Amino acid sequence: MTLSRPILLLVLAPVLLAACGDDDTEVADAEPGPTITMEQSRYAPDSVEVAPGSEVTFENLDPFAHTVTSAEGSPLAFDSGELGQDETYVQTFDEAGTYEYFCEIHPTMRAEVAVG
Ligand SMILES: [Cu+2]
Repeated sequence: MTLSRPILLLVLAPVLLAACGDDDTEVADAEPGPTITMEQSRYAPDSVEVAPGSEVTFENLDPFAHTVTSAEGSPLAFDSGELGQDETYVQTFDEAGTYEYFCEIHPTMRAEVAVG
């Protein structure tokens, strides 16, 4: 028996929709993690431990810009760009390791996220 084209689409539609649903589930699986603030030119706390797959939020509370930029040797390169006051940046850390980061504008601001 041969399927006409419209029927074939009807047969495949649930499969395609299910595939999309799986993608949504993966996004929802990211674990909400801690929030690290930037205040008085410091990351606080300057060291956190999170489980793999955690979403870490960085929030700038200073009335001037900071960045969250991966340091050399970080297992993952990331860069928030300039964050103004009250702006946030979210980074997901999937792999175990130590992720050092700093502020490109104030390079003495340094901190780390330990994933394990
Ligand atoms: Cu800064």
